[in-house]
Amino acid sequence: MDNDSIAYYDDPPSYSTFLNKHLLGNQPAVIGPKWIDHWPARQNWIQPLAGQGDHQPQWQPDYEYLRRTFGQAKVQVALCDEQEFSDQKRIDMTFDEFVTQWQQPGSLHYLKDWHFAKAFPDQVMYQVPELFADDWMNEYWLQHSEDDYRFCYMGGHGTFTPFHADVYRSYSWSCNICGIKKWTLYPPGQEDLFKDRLGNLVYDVRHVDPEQFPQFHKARSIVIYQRDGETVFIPSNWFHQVENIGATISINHNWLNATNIEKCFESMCQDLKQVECSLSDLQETMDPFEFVTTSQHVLLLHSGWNWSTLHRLLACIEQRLRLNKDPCLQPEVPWQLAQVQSLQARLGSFAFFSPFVESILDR
Ligand SMILES: O=C(O)CCC(=O)C(=O)O
Ligand SMILES: [Fe+2]
Repeated sequence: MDNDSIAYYDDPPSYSTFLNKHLLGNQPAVIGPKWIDHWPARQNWIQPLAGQGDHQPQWQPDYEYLRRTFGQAKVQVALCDEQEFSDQKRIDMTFDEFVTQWQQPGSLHYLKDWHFAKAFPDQVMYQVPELFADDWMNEYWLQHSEDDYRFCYMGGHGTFTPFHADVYRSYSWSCNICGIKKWTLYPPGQEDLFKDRLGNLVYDVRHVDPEQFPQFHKARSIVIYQRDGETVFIPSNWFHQVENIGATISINHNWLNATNIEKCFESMCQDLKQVECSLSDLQETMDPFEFVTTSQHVLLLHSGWNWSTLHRLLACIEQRLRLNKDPCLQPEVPWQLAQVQSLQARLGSFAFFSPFVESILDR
């Protein structure tokens, strides 16, 4: 299957269409290049590429502009030809050193997960598109930590991101500044086909060992080619792999809100089950509260959040919703509050939820 089965909008859809079909419907979308043409990143970071066919990028990075502007920044670069455990090996360098690598023919250095907006808060190179502005994840993490989920990706032809589902099973959006991205998307519900007997996940969908992953060939996938200037919306729980065609730059955010927070919570519950299983040998040596506390600490290390994180996130959002401050395009507030309260009730139903959260908040 290819692009045909995915909704394509030359002009962005109305919020109510996006809400119903894509957020609540959990379906991908592609939006045409006019939407982000005014971004400084689209104006300043790239140059036209003359004489390219339709299936080739029409723009290329302005390497010297980028080097002059961001050269001193410290970045982490993935080496796409070196697998390390379930991901690519990463090395540290300056942005200037990265650009030198990037310009080498055949280079598989991929600058990824660069917290660009955090690194250059004074250089506003893009604005979050209004359909994606209702983002509880960056709202909470930016207020309560040093972390965020706002990224920039830059890499040459053949660089790629291995097969995965996104952090917390959140949504992502990705805007291509230049180059083409080939997305291979797997609709949810096929997860059992993706793992081997030990629970290892397929790494690269182009090279799957049929003995190790005997079921993978049954998986149904959809391919999207995201061209220069186009935006892609990736719903929750859709596994995917991304390959770059030509030199590619993209901005992407992970995000969640009332429409997918339940899916994110379910993924936390599944991760917690796995953690509890891996700690089961220790369970007899601990009292029940100690076991819950240990499991929650391991969950935080393994998945990046736990009950206490979610509890705080919900409290922060509930407070903002009640004040109705900074309204952006979003579902009706009473409906959002009902989602918040339903998750709060589910969290509260865990026998050790309150003492665990109190013990954390007391610190
Ligand atoms: O562009 C890439 O290489 C990966 C992007 C991605 O996985 C995402 O936006 O969810
Ligand atoms: Fe992703």
